[in-house]
Amino acid sequence: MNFRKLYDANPLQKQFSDILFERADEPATASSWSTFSEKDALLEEDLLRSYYQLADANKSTSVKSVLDQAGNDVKTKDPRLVHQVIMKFASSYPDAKKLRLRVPPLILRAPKSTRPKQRPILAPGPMIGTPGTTPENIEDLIEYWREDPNLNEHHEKWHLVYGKNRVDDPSKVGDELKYLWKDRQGELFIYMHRQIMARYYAERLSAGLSDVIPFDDYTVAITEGYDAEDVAGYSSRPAGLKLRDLDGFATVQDLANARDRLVRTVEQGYFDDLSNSKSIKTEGSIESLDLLGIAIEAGITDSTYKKYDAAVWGTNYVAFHNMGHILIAFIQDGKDRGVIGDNKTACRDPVFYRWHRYVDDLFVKYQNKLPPNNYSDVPNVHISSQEVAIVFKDNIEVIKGLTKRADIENAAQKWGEDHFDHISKHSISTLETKMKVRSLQIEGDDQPTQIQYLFPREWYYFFRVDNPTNKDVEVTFRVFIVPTPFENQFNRYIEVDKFPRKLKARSKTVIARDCDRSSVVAQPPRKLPADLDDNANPEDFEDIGEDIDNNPNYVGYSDYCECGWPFHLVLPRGNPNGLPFKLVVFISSGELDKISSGKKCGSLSFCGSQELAGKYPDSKEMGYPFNRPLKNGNLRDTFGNMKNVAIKDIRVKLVSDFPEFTKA
Ligand SMILES: [Cu+2]
Repeated sequence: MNFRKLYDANPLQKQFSDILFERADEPATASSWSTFSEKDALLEEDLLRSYYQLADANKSTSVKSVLDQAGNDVKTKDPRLVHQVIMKFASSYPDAKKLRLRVPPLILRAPKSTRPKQRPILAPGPMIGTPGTTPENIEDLIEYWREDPNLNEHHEKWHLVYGKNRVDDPSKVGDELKYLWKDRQGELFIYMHRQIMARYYAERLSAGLSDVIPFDDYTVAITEGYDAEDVAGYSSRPAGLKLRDLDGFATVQDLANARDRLVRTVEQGYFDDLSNSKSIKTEGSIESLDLLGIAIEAGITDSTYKKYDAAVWGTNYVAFHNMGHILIAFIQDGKDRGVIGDNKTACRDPVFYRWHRYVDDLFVKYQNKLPPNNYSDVPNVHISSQEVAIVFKDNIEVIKGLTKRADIENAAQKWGEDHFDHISKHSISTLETKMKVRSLQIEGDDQPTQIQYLFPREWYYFFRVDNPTNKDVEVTFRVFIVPTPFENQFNRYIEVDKFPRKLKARSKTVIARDCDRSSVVAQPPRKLPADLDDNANPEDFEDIGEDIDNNPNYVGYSDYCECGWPFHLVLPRGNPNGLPFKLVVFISSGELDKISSGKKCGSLSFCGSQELAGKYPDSKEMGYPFNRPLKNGNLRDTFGNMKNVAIKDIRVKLVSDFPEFTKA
C-alpha cells in the first residue's frame, strides 16, 4: 500500500495532492500568511468564495476547474494560503466531498518543515545528546514528542475540521450566512488542547522535567528557545527574547488588555456586552462554556457564531489565543515567522505549551467557580478496581495470529468471559512503552530520515460490571489515566477511551475492549512503520465496509477519517522504574449521553460529527466527569464511594523492548 499508487489511480486526486506538495521553487523564507491572523483569514475567505463561485459557474467540471485555478494560484500567491483554501474546498464543497479527496501525509507533503531533528539517541531512550551527559538544552529530552510528525498532523487536521467552514447554502441568502461553525467549536477548542496539555504534562514528568510554566507575563523574556535551523520556511526563536509590538497588527499592550478582559469576565461571571441586551451569564451551561472557549480562541467577531452581534462582541473580545500565537511567532524581528505561527508546526516549540497552559488555566479558573458535578444521574451499576483487568495482547494465546479486527475482538471477548474468574493470573498493572526508529526516504534526499517515536505494548481491558436492576441498561464507559502526582487536578486527566455498551438485567457482564479503539485515536489506527507515513488504503480496513452497509448516510473513507490522536502516542512514555498512574473507569448513563456507536473512522472525541452541521456525539460537557472541580479538591472524596466508578493504581514503564502484537 502506498499513497502515491492510490493517488495515481485518480487524476483529480493526483492534481489535488500535487498542489499540496511543497514545491522545489518555493521560497525558503517564511511566508507571511497565517491562519491565526484575522486579516489573513479574510484573504482565506475571499479566495474560498472565488473557488465556490468558479465551481458554481462550471457545474459539469466544478472540481477540475477549481483545481486548475489553484494549480496556478499556488505559483503566484502565498502557497500556504492556497493550501489552506484548497483543503477547505475539498472538505466542504459538495461535488468535491463526493470525491473524498485525501490530503497527503504531512511528513511527505511538507518534509522540509515537518521532519523531526535527528539527534543521537541512547537505548532505551530518549536520552538525546552525548551518551553519559545531560543534553545542553534540557527541553530536548522530549523533543521526539513535540516534533512527532503525526502529533503535528493531528493538531493541523483538527484546526482544519474545526473552524469556520463554508457551506453551500441552497437558499443563497447572502454570503454571510454561508458560513457555519461546527457544534461546540469553542468548548472543543479548549478540550482538544487540554488533552494535548495533559499528555504533555505526563510526558515531562516521565522524562523528569519540571512542570510547564504558564506564559502570562509579557514583559518577561521567554527562557526556552526553539532552534528552527533545519525547519525550512520558519525562523528560530532564540532564548531570552521578549514580545514586541507588531506594526499594523497588534501591540503587546493589546494582548495584555485582551488577557485582562478575559480574566475579568471569568471573575465577574458574565461577558462584557456593550449592548447589555444579550449579556450571557457564564453559569456553566454548555452554551456558556462554548462561548468562553470561542472568546478565548478567536474572539466573537463573527455574526454566524450563535448569531451574536459581531460588532458588539468584537469590540470587547479580540482573538486572544490567535493574537498570542502571532506575537510569539514574530518575536525575533517582527518579520520572519516562527513555527508557532502555523498549525502544522506549532507543537514543535516548547513555548506552544507555555502559551496553551495559560489558555487552559483561564478555563480552569472558570470551571473552578462552578459547583462540582452531583452525579445524581449515574446508573445503578457496579464496578470495582478488582473488576478491571489489563492483559497484554501478546499474552492472550487465542488472538495470536489473528489479523482481522472483528476476529480479534470476538476471540478476546470470549476469552475474557471464560477467564474472568481467574483473570488475576493474566492481568498486569504495569503498561509498557518503548522508543522505536523508522526510516523514511524523502524524495530528493540522499539519506533516509530516521524518525524516533514512542510506541505502546498493545493491551486489552476487561471490565466486569454488575447490573442488579430488573432492566437492561445502556451505559457509557469513560476511561481516563492521570499521573498519580496530578490526581487531584481535574484538567490533567488523559482521556483514553469512551464507548457505549448495553448491560443485561440482573447479571454481570464482561466487557472486552481493545486499546486500538480508543475514542481519541484516529480510526483506523496506524501501527506499522510504513503506515505511519502513509494514507493507508481503505481496502485494508475491512470494517470500513461494515459502516457503509449499516449506515446509508455514511460517506465512506475520506480525509476526515484521519482526524484524531496518533495511536502510537496513546500512552505517555512513563519511565524505567514505572511511573505511577491512576486508571479511572467511570460508567455513566448511555440513555442520557447519546454517544454515537456506529462511528468507526476519525476520533469520536476530537472530530465531532462528519456532517458539517451535525451534533457533537456526547451530550455531557467535554471531559466529563473531569469537567468540574473535584469534591474537596480530591479524587477519593469525589469518587471513592461511588459504585459506578473503579480507580486502579497502575504504572507506565519505559522498557527497551517487548513483543509486538501487530506485525507487518
Ligand atoms: Cu491549536
